[in-house]
Amino acid sequence: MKRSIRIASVALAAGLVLSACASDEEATDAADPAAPEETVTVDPAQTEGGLLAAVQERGTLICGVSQGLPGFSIQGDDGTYTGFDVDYCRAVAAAVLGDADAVDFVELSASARFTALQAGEIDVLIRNTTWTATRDRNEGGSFAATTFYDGQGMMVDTDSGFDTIDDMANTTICVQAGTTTQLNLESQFAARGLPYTALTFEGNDQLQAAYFEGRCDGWTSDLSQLAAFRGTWPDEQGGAESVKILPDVISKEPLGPLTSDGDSEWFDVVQWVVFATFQAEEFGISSANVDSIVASTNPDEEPAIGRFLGLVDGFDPGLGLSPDWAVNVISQVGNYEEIFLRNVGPDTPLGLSRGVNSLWTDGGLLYAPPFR
Ligand SMILES: N[C@@H](CCC(=O)N[C@@H](CS)C(=O)NCC(=O)O)C(=O)O
Repeated sequence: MKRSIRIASVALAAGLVLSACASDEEATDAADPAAPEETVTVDPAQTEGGLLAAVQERGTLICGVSQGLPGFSIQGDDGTYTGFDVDYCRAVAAAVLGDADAVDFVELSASARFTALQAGEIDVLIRNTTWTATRDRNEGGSFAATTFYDGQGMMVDTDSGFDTIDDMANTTICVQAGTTTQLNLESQFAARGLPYTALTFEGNDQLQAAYFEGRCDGWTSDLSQLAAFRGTWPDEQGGAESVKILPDVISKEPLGPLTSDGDSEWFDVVQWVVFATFQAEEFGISSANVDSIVASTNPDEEPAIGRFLGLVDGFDPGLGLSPDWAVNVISQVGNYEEIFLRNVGPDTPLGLSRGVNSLWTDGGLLYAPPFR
């Protein structure tokens, strides 16, 4: 293997924690018990209700996103944020404030995201975050419907000789701290009996730099993220063809927005915004045709579409939003298909196909309950 830096396995066996840059990365002995994710104690009395009114009064949504993840949330040179997660922030703002641009984005590391949510520094966390039991309960998060069904994979050099994770005994694997990725790496390599060294980082920039320096035999992450980094692999580092993603999928990573426990009114708003993007695709309503469909729909003849678009007098599910909230989401951000295709679809550097992220009517997992 052509790696320039090797962590001495004898030191690791002694349980030493090595750190080339103590503040943002560390190498850990794979035999160490998994470091638990940070746990936050939630006092529901302190978080009871009120975020919907607070956001409406403030006039902007404060949305927690990643620190830079192509396809999901990335800030352009002009300061504008784009991406799949960013679009869901904008969709919530469109529904609640009638303005998809009324969003303040707060970039959060994986390790900082749950404490930021619990501390009320953000209204909603939309940061490629996997729904797990621990996060749902111990970390005080309420997960809305999954927007992207992902799984964890491994990226390696094309000429590494690795064809599957089972070939990767005695390697150094680079991974981001505070993630399910780190936990799955530990449990999967242990279950397969593969000795390895984990090199952990707080951010992708440091991780990718380490990979470029030849310090990682593998980079493990959500498959969407590996596709994003592979798709934008710099030419001076050999371009996308110089790295490959192994066929193994070692976990389930359902990604979606989450709010803080204790505010079911706010949670329901975020939840139904997600459903609205699914339902719009199911109805064939997009940003391109929503205005004409609003103008041409007779709610007596098409009551389901009428209710969805807020055209049925007297129908109000009680979300605390204006009747045309779903119209605002669709016209300003788009339906699920539009959000997927523009950010992560086949014509983007990620080049992802819909797969399980298809509507249930197409054999996928996306399903909105009835708007009635
Ligand atoms: N879905 C996993 C992984 C999420 C995660 O933070 N992945 C990293 C690795 S690519 C990331 O998004 N980094 C972007 C950043 O640090 O801003 C989780 O919820 O724990």
